[in-house]
Amino acid sequence: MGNEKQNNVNGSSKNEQLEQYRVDDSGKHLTTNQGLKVSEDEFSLKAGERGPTLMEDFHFREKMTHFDHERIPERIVHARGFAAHGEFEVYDSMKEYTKAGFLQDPSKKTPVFVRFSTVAGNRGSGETVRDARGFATKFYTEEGNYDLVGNNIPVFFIQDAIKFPDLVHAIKPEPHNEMPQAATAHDTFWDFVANNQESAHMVMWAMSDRAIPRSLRMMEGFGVHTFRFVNEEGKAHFVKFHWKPVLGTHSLVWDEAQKINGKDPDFHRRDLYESIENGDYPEYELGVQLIKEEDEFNFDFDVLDPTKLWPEEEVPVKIIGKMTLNRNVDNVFAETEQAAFHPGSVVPGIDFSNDPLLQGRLFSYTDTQLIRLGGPNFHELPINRPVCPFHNNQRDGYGRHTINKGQVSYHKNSLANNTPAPASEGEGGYTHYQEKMEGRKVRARSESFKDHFSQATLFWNSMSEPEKEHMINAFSFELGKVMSESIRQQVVDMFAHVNLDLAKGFAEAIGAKIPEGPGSKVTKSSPALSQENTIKKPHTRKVGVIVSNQFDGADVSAVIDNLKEEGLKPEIISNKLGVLKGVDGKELEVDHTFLTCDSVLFDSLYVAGGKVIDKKFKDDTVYFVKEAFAHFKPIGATHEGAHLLEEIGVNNASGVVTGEDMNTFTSQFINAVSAHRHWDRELV
Ligand code: HDD
Repeated sequence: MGNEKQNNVNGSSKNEQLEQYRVDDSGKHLTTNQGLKVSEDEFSLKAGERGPTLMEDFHFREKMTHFDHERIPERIVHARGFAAHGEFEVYDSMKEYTKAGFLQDPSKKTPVFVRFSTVAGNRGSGETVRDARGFATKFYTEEGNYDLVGNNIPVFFIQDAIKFPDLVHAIKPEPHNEMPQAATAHDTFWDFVANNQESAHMVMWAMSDRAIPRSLRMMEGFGVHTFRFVNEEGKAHFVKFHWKPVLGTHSLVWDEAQKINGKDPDFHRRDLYESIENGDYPEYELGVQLIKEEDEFNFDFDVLDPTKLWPEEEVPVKIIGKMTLNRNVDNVFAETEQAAFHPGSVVPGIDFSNDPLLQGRLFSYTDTQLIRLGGPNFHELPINRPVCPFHNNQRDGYGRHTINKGQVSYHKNSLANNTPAPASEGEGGYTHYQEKMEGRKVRARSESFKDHFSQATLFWNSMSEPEKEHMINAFSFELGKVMSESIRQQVVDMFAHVNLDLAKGFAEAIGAKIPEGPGSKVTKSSPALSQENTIKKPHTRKVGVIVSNQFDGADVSAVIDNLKEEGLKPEIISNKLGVLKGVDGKELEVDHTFLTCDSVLFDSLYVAGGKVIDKKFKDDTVYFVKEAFAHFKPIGATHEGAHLLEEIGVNNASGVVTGEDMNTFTSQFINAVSAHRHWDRELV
């Protein structure tokens, strides 16, 4: 369907292609799917007003049949997802390392589609659960679609794809009662962990703040596996891919994350959707770590082992380009739900490694689309179509759109002069990297994959004190929900190999036997792994501004305007919707009431107050402030608000800013917001 027209790929080429499929029903007459205009859509055809419905009512039958078939199976993992369109540009040509066309020319923009997801929960589950996040990117390049199907955690639970069904069965709700939804805090998950100790490293990440991101715009992405870059001369490098968010990597706190799931189960998608609608386009830089093939064995990890990362201090991340997400989808089902990703969708210049997890994934993704999208033609769905032409001898199957002309659908042939014809490498034909292989056919794991704990310890060593504390709390929470005493003890004993302080820390909380050893001798750390060292910026941070009537008009409005100018997002909270009046007649439109929002939905609070504050208003404000304070959030206050903070006794704490000079107050408050959270704060 018009794909020949699309071989001039640019940032908008996917959008132009999708335009051919968009339909706007507004202002049109209602018709059946056959195009017949319908005169009535409320009453079925009956034998008399009070009689039975007639079989001949084709309009009723068509409408009801379509409805009855509207649902498709959700993804077996990563069911809950949200996506956006955007574009990618490379900073400098990567010719030295790869011939991939979209990584050559800095003036070229490649359209992308990114779907973020949680892993364990179903399509309707909460979004701020403790879980890895999927970060799947489809690059619509002129050489075909390239899918980078990653997560926000750089390592994985298992080393071999044959264990994936076991892992997923263990994580998902338990089969006898379908509980718990979207949570790892249950017996089967931890039983799997203790009995499959290769999971140790990823479990450390999953128990860290990385598993509760503040925003999809503020988390890293990783291709996880080692891939290969191959250049024009056929020379290959091992490569790992990283997405680095321009706003830095930031997380929620666990108590807050759990509350958000009740207050706004759509928290992450709302944040992404609104940011794009507001023109605050999420940006991520693409980084690569490169290892020469001849250096394959020069590290204390096996480059093929997906439970290992390459410490950035040993193998630096080279930043090579930027992705900007700038357009929301028009229809979530048509685009987000029907998007089909596949780590095996590669372009010339990008190839695989023998990572046994990756190798298994190369089978699984097409297989799953066949059941989920109902047949082999899912590549024809608008969201999945490449923007370059595609030709082959595949025919027929459910839902075929393409009308292939001619009598020939096989190769080799003479009737059509052997077209479509394979392309030579010079003509852009994909050739697989000619890695020399030899070995025996074995079901085995390499000896070099057997160190399960060193990098788990490296991760622990790299955390700041607050991050370590959060991890001990996370283990204590998760295992506190495990019913089996034996599993609790097995996990303590397992993590005693990672770090003794950690294992002792949570053993105590869950009433397990405190381990005496063995501990770990690993002292190495990688500062890049700590979120303490991330980028800190105030941009797009949500500030809940608590205001009442008779507020100090000029001052409060000046603060709000200043915050907006600096890219923050102040939203007015009061006891009822409508317009608030300042003492000088200045007006503010209320965005939320205490009832319709909550402190957990904001990054910070600014308590401005006003002269008209009754007991209920004060109680609600105190509740908001105490909760935000307990979540280590920056809090600002002026005028009556400052007195209130004094009354609560939080006015002198870290990250709490009060002041009478509005300029000084605003700049100090913005600094406090940039810090994200104030971990050094004592709880009230
Ligand atoms: Fe997977 C979906 C990421 C291991 C089998 N996976 C899926 C998605 C992401 C990942 C982001 C959602 C894509 C979307 O938004 O549609 N998966 C990963 C990562 C892995 C990983 C980073 C380890 C490094 N996955 C993995 C293994 C297998 C699968 C080992 C099986 C052998 N994954 C699937 C799947 C899914 C999937 C069952 C479900 C829906 C889909 O593919 O399209 O085939």
